[in-house]
Amino acid sequence: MALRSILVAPDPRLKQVSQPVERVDDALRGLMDDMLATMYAAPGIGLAAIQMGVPKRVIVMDIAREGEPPEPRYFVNPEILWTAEETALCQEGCLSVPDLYEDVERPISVKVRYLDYHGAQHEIEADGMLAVCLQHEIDHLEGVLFIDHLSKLKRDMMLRKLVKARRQSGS
Ligand code: K1U
Ligand code: ZN
Repeated sequence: MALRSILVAPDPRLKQVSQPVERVDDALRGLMDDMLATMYAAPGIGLAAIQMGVPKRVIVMDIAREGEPPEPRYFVNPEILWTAEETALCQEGCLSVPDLYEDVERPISVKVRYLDYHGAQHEIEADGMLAVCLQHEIDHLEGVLFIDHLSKLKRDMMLRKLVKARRQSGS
């Protein structure tokens, strides 16, 4: 298992559309292991492969609360089959937009089809944090960041903050 670095906006690779996975094999499981370790180390509650520069439709997630046992989840080729009409605002962050948080409006529940760590197909209906995190991570697979849901004014302000922070840290 290896920790990898996480791309930070406005890195153009984050705007790429990720490609479907053809086979869930040991190589893909190795990628998912690296993603999970990288996500826990960050720390974060979700990560899409493109955030490590790998344009494959793969997501890892663990939304267990502090003090609860870890509950790693793996989503390969996730597809949104249905979204609720009702929407809600939820504060979101992103490891590729470090230290900046904003409210984003999204459907309150979603139905998603995906393959798991072993390649078995599932369909789940998610609400709460799972629904928010799934929509946020599936957006990454389409090259969309949570700041793309905000006004241009807010987005540009956040991008300027990121560029300034990077310049100051010398990275
Ligand atoms: O970069 C990412 O896609 C991961 C992102 C997931 C997410 C968070 C909040 C709403 C929607 C999606 C994060 O994990 S940001 C960091 C974060 O939320 C967190 C970090 C440590 C403990 C608890 C939360
Ligand atoms: Zn993100």
